[in-house]
Amino acid sequence: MNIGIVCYPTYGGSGVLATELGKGLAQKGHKVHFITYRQPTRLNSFQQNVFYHEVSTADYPLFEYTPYDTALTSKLVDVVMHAELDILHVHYAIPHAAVAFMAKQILKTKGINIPFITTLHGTDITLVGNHSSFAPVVEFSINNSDGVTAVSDNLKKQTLSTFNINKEIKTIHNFIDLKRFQKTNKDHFKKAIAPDGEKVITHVSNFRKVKRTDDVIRIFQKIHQAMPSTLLMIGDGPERQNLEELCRTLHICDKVRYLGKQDAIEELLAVSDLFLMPSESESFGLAALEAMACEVPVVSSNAGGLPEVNIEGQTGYLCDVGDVEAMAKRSIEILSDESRHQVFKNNALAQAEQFDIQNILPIYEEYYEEILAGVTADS
Ligand code: GMT
Repeated sequence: MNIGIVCYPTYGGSGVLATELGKGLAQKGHKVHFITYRQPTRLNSFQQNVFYHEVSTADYPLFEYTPYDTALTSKLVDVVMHAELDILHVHYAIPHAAVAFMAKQILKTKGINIPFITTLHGTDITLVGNHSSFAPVVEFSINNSDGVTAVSDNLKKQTLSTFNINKEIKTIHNFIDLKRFQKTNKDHFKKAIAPDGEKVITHVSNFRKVKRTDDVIRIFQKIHQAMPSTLLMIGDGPERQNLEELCRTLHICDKVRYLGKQDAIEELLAVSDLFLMPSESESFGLAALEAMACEVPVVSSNAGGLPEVNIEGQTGYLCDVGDVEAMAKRSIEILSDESRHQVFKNNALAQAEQFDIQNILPIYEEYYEEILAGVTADS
């Protein structure tokens, strides 16, 4: 198949998932065209069958806001026509689903009937999509997509309860490449990070409010009071400054390391003992899955789709949003008993294996075939 993938290129779950999906499909022989405004973070080396089309916008003094949607629509029309795409797969509804709808209408006037699939990732429904300035467009573009997927059953449920949806939504969970994300021996690295055998606690996100990164710091402070430990904060974002101030107030600055946006996350996860994800809202929790694949148990909130990934009492624990006390207590429970810790590590890996890319990719391929067949029958 000749597949166009539209996504955000930034350090966020939807862009990561879209890029890994495209790379996986290309490895299976499909031709994959990424269409976005910047090279996606995880599209960082040459790969056979992968093409990249950058959307450029024209500046004009009249524009206070550059009309990216229009530029992306024009680029989609161009790529669909000239690269002869069979299908478009857009990740994150805003604005991608509406843009794909518009491109489809333009292409119809040129005799091309291109189907498009929208994958809902989370905040495009829960936090941003339901805002009055976006909601009617999100609802319309979901209902007018040829296919719609959500990354968890919970997100599907939330979409159906938030909007008036007349379209079947298929859950296709996030996936993981277990060849890349696996526990490797990084003892030298662990010695550098935790020279006195401290426990290594890790958090990865884009440090937005929804991630409740201040809870991460407060949970860690309690763990640190109970045992020697160090916290790795991976990623970056708007909450960073507040977090540093909180660390100063709690006098734990020397125990918290801000590592920024890292590429080789699996190497840091390989030296981690526990992963924290106290999010306010989380449709799936791809970062938690990456940790679990590296045999790192997870203490998380029970928000959104997290219970579909992190299994209570097996791969980690799920606590109410904001319950820092409970999350710290559960973390200490796991970390203070070697044999229990080992059981959680094994369970985490076993659970991650359920989401192996090898199992999920064929589901996307079959779904593409199904949508293509429907569109061909209609035309
Ligand atoms: O919020 C983020 O971290 C980024 C966000 C996105 O849409 O880019 O991630 C969402 O998509 C991921 C991949 O499907 C999911 O694993 C995350 O749970 C989801 N984030 C939220 O729902 C907050």
